[in-house]
Amino acid sequence: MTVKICVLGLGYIGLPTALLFAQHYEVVGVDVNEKIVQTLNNGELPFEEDGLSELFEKVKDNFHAASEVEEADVFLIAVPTPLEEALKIADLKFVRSAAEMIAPHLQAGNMVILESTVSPGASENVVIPILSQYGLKPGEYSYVHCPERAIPGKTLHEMIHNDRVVGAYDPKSATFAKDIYSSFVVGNLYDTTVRTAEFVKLMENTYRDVSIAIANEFARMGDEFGINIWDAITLANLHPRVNILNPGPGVGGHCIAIDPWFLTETSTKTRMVSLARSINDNMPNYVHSVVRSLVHGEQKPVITIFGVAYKGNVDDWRATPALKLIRLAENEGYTVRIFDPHVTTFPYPITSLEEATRDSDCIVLVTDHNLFRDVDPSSLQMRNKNLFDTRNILDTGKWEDAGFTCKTLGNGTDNNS
Ligand code: SAJ
Repeated sequence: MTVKICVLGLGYIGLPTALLFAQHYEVVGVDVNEKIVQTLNNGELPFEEDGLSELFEKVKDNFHAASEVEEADVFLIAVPTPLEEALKIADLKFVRSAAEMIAPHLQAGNMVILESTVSPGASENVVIPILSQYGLKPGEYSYVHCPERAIPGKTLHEMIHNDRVVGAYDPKSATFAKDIYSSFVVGNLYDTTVRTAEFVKLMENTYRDVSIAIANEFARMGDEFGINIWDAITLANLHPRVNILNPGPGVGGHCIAIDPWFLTETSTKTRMVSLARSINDNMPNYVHSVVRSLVHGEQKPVITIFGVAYKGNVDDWRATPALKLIRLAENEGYTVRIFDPHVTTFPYPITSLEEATRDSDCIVLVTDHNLFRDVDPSSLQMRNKNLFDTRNILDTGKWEDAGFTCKTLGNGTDNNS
């Protein structure tokens, strides 16, 4: 039987998934963003991802984009689930809307796959009731929650090779889903209940957030105790069962900074989860306090932010810690300039390296873009030569030879009380 798949949401997860399925099935990609639909139907890609253009070229005959849902055998929801910032609660409006778009087309024997990350219980409490509103009961159609765990920057490779969890409504759904995914997934497919799969996804990212939080706390203690925390972490990680992650200026991205809140919104047991979030969200404040000590004495400091993307070598700045750092500096009367070779659109102007550093008092490296390693410090026309590397990626010897005073987050020189 020829299977047709309708993918709703053509973002960083939905589009690569649609194109991977298009290797074996007819796929229609649906997005409410008309520009994305047009771009794809013109044979272009709305964003870059390693290997995506080659894959798109290969499957063009099996794929088309549309603004409306079409009849299909499988409907896959890969729309965003942002956080309602003020309430710290998952915003399921896009998931609800996708389910509403599918419901009138749903027929017996179809399958609905929810890939979007949701709070535990959202499938049974929100999604399935919407899908079943026209009389079709779960069981008459298959339902699975199959969360994605591919990391931006290596999406296609990880979508193919990572093991995946399939949270199935019933055994028939598990079999149907594993059959479809095995068309491109080389990794193992483990089935479980829907709610367990929802929780496993949140555990993965929450575990990472807590792991980053303890690394950040160690970094602040390194400055306090006069220890270079980077040396200490390297040594501690020599232990066969220790893996301390990298400290940084805070946690960004649309996942790690968001998903733990999907647990705190409903559970009354989330103490470490909430504490880790506050430690990571407070890192920009700590970074700013160090910057303040470095530019001490300048009445109207000018600082240069190297990188506003949420992590190295990507153009995505969602939930970037850079934004909080910029606001803190602005609220103290600093002039803030930004240099980021990857990000094109941002709420603040992004200037050239020369413009961003001219007459500046301090460069603050926030994002670990590889390109920053190639900057020649002797070419920069700074007013005061200060550098604060919050990612420990620069050769500070080179910068010190060019007359810079260098500080690395957690390197043990306590610049502030
Ligand atoms: N970060 C640190 N120190 C570290 C690692 C990361 O400060 O040692 C920071 C990064 O700079 C960034 C943030 O944390 O600001 C998140 O970066 P990330 O690379 O850890 O996470 P994402 O959001 O790019 O991808 C994560 C991945 N989840 C896990 O690794 C458990 C990915 O597998 C998920 O698919 C993705 O979230 C998602 O979409 O859920």
